[in-house]
Amino acid sequence: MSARFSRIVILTGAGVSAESGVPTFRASDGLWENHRIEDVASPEGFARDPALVQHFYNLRRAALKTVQPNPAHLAIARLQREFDGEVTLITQNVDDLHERGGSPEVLHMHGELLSALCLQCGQRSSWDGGLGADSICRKCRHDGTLRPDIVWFGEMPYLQDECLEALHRADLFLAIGTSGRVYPAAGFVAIAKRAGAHAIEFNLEPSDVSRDFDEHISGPAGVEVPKWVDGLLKDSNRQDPRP
Ligand code: BV8
Repeated sequence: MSARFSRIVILTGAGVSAESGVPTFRASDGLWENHRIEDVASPEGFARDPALVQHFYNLRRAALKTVQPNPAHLAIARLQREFDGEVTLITQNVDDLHERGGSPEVLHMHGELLSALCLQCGQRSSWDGGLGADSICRKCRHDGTLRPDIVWFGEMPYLQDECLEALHRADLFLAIGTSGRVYPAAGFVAIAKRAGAHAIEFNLEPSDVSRDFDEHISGPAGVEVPKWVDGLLKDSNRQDPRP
């Protein structure tokens, strides 16, 4: 157990996957394939042009096969495995890099590229190919009812009870690679602070909620997160040398 902390909550955003080659939203100035993200990442956008939105997510799902976890993903997974206390990992990302980096549990509050949601029966099923009007739900056998299992703007994020339960207990909150622009995720630091947690922000630049953090560690997550995790685990082992 670290001298100071026993219940850590980590929130990651697109910046944790940037060094793996996954483009961030901010770097694209909110544009994606020349579309405003809010236009394609919304139920209205899907209703307006389902083929465009399916294509947008099919491209991103296919791109997962071309990227690998980076040292930040590996360090977070190591912390989850080796820290002698609780570690809750919440991600806004829809890629599978935390899982492939070895994280045993990941709370995907905005859904996952490798999952499809059936509008007919509500079934969420793993899906690693393309989605389209001819895709058939494995549960209800309807076609044309599958959409990306992604939380779009205006939709209720997943796993909010689990996120809030962890935030209310946290004594340490880490935000890694997130601009703090999208709620409710951007409000998590304030909840953790109200619970008495110490808050550290890992980013290349200040986020929209930097003022809520006690510490700022500037630099690429792939460099700074492994360094920080090494330090914490060494500190924990010093305090509590294993027999
Ligand atoms: C909801 C899936 C109700 C899609 C996403 C006004 C005020 C408050 C809220 C609202 C408001 N108006 C509208 C809202 C609600 C809205 C919202 O917040 N809008 C914003 C634009 C104001 N939110 C919603 O609609 C949410 N639902 O509110 O429902 C509700 C609320 C509470 C409880 C119940 C119900 C749903 C939002 C989910 C939208 N879906 N993702 C997809 O992926 O295609 S959002 C998407 O954008 C991401 O998931 C993420 O959340 C967000 C982008 O943020 P980041 O991940 O931080 O990425 P970004 O590119 O912005 O930043 C990258 C950062 O990394 C930068 O800071 C950069 O410096 C840093 N970085 C880059 N490289 C590195 C690095 N850092 C370290 N190392 C590096 N190498």
